[in-house]
Amino acid sequence: MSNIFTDFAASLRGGTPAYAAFIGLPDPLITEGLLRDGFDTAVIDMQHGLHTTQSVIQAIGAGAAAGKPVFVRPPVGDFAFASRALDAGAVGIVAPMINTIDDARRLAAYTKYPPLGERSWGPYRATGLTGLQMGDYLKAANDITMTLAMVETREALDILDDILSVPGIDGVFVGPSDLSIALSNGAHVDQFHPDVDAALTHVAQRARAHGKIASCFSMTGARAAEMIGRGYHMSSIATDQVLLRNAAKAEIAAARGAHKPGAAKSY
Ligand code: 3PY
Ligand code: MG
Repeated sequence: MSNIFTDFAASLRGGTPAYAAFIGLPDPLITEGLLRDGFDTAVIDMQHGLHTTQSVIQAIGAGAAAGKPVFVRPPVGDFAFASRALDAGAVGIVAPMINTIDDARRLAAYTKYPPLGERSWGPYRATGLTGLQMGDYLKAANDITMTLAMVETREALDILDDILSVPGIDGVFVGPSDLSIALSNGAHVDQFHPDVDAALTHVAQRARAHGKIASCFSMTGARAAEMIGRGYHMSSIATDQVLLRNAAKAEIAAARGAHKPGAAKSY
């Protein structure tokens, strides 16, 4: 059995770059629409987004309707929900604030079957989406799902190699906003700060050295492409709300500008 849900992890590991939508709005049509419009995958955000258990399950289905697998970001420390999201068919987990080796080991334990972890059996939706029979899913699951530890604090950066060495951790996902707050000791939030920039380069290099997946959040498409150029396998781009509000602001400004005497036409 081979399809986008069984093959996406291999494609990412094999070097096909992926751009992810970052989805906080709980209506499944947002996920389906953005995936149909060209994103390769999405991160369904339960940490800061408005998602609930029900809407995460619907968003995974909406991804499937668009023919794309999606990741889920559970709330901080909610490893039990990480297991449930995989059972519900998420292709991977983006786990926030993995700051200690214990965090990384617990994350791996909840998301990987033995011998890597202790994930409990019940992938009823995941078998449906992948088309794998139960025994085949058990054999494949640890490879076809991705457990990504978010690196977004000084503590995580300090033990990056140890996190990357934990069996069952498939890679890392850098959160540049939290990282900027941590590195400045709360002085600012600035994804483009030179300290964050240097850390982003370092994390990509270390993940690659460990043969693991490097991924990150970027605020713009141009920045995401730059991150792929620096060795990242995957970058998300903005958020659904940012994309919507930017488009709204641009269009309303163009409309209002058109009423001003002598204003240039926008098209
Ligand atoms: C961060 O930048 O801190 C993130 O978690 C990205 O959403
Ligand atoms: Mg964060």
